[in-house]
Amino acid sequence: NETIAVVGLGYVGMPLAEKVAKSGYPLIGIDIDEGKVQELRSNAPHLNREPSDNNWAKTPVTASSDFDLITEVSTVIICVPTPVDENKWPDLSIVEAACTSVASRLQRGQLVILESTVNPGVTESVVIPALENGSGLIAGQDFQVAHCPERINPGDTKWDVSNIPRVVGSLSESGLRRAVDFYESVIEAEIRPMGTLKEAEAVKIVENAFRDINIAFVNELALSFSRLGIDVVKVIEGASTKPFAFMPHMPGCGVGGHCIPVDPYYLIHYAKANGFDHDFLSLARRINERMPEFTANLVSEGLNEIGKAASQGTVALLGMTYKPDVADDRESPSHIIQDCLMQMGMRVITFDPHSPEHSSAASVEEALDHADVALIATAHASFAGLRSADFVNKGVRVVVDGRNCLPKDELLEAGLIYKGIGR
Ligand code: SAJ
Repeated sequence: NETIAVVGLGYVGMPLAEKVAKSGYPLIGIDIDEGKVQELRSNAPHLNREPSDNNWAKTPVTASSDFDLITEVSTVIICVPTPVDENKWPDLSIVEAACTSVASRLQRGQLVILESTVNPGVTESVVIPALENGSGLIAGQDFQVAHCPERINPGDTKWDVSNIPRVVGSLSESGLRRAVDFYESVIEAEIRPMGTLKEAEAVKIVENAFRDINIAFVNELALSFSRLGIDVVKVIEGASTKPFAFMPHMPGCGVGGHCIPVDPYYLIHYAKANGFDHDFLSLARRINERMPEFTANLVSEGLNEIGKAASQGTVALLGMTYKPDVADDRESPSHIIQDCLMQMGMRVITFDPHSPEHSSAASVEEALDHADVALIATAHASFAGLRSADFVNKGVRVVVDGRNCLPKDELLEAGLIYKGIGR
């Protein structure tokens, strides 16, 4: 008799909504974007449970932009974006708007779960006040609140919403029990109850800040080793032979996406507001944010090595999204690199097979036509497959490998100038 509402049908909410329905819960998927509503509506026929005893258990799936439907459900799960603004400050306006829309429909006995990534304290300082003020109900008594940070990894075919372990925190024991029971009925992986809401909020921030500092570590090594004539990739691969206590990360032209470059700022600002400076996290962010400019300078150096000033150079910028074979360009370093190259006076031709809207060329071949320099900014499979002939035959003289994804020795043997990130 539990009906579930999922508010926000993006890269987090949509897979969750589908998994909820496949688990047999009547589902109401809500989004302000009619396109997302239609997407769920068209997926609905496939969301029925596996046939059992030769009869399909038809699970009702409703997709709508009407928040009034929330009055009919037992649990509301909020999966909306939590970006940062241009000053890297957390932008909680979308979470707040979603909570306000839920609040005016909130019913006694309901459980509200926030999956959006937020810094510790946000559920208590933003989500609960919005829900209480808009409903006149009291959290922990009239309704329950929990936080279960999302862990979707876009493009990952191995780990998805059905098998990624989760952590859950709540305002009350009964809220925690309800949330854990719900997720255990939907997800085939460990559901770890946390002691408080803040602990659950901190888990997600910590796991992503952990990734950011590790990337910053190898990026700093790349900056250092490029002066020492040491191939940092070979060193990391060598260190990876150690079967314990080493976790390889790779240097690159920058850190993009809606998680890794964003989440640390949530903790940095929250801690600063409470009197503590995360110098280490801030330094890691500064190192990672320096990589796009470092990469643009490699392009400029390459042009100089073929006797051209930056302003005389043409660059094929290959890859505009933030991650291989993913169409998402949010916080992508490619945009910063493009700006740097244009500020240096270069002519920049862009191509990304996953992002036509950010491509000025229609193909790699077209982008490489008349280019002096080819810059790989995203290691899409189609780019990693490029070989020296692809460049030499187009008259390209310099290859800047922003993701260290090309065969350096083969390109050098073909007479190309190769510049990797730390190799
Ligand atoms: N990157 C590097 N070097 C690395 C790894 C990544 O420069 O060694 C860059 C990527 O090129 C990209 C950015 O960092 O621009 C982020 O890459 P990512 O692989 O971390 O991709 P995301 O942003 O999709 O991160 C997600 C996160 N998942 C969640 O937040 C639920 C993160 O926690 C995961 O660790 C990550 O996927 C993953 O492992 O793939």
